Amino acid sequence: MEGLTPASVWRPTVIRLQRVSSTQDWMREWARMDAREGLILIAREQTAGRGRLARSWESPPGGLYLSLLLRPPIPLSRANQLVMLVSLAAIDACRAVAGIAARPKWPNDLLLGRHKLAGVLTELENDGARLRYAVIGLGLNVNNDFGNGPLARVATSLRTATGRSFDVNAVADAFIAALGRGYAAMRAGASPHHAWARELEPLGRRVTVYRQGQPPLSGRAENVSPEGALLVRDDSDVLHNIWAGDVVID
Ligand code: BT5
Repeated sequence: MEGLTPASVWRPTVIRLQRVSSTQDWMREWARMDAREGLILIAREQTAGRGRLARSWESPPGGLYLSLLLRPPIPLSRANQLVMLVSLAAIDACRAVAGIAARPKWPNDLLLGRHKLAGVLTELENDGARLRYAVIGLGLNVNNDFGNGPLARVATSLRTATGRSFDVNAVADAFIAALGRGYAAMRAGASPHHAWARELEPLGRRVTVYRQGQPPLSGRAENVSPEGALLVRDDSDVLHNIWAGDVVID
């Protein structure tokens, strides 16, 4: 990435708190106060964890809930690559700590089989076309037990998948180390796009895409652009670039 000086080498600073509303809210406040990039907040639990579009993120003790601040000198058009970066680092951490191969799902999930293991939330601040900072949240189900609750059908955790419990801090440390490697590679000019797209759900499948304020779109998920748009070909052979939405695999 252009414009980075050696002084901006990745130096994570980790703050751990017991219980917060949402780690995103705290980090956004710190970002506004000019906190430096690499600041990471990990909470043991959240009382108002959130996903996209004001959806809630179930955050009891036992999961990993973190937000991190990045200030990469990239155009806003490349901001989705930060979701790719964070997803890949979370996949690395799951492999390193639990020996589990999670896969990314467009636009911001990690899956184990068909179940959601983790979600990534990006909140951006920009100066025109330039990104000022990104506050990126990761919620990763480590020892969470969804029991017979409402999420049992759609969610999973490292413990549910393996029958073993894991040290949440060890998962966090593995994530932060992997993120540092990925971010250094991105700074050196590499894009996380290929690694992320390689195993991305739902490429190659028939899907229905739900977008706010628009009718559902059915078609085949053909590809994903380097900037993160999902390319869906509908049944009339029209190719759509989808920037935001929810995908259901038919
Ligand atoms: C996401 O949103 O997947 C992004 C989640 C980001 C959460 C992290 S935790 C740390 C940081 N601080 C925050 O406040 N947030 C971030 P989305 O794609 O909109 O998915 C939300 C949906 O996932 C919900 O509507 C539920 O259906 C489902 N869900 C909620 N909690 C879940 C959980 N623990 N595991 C799996 N799925 C869950």
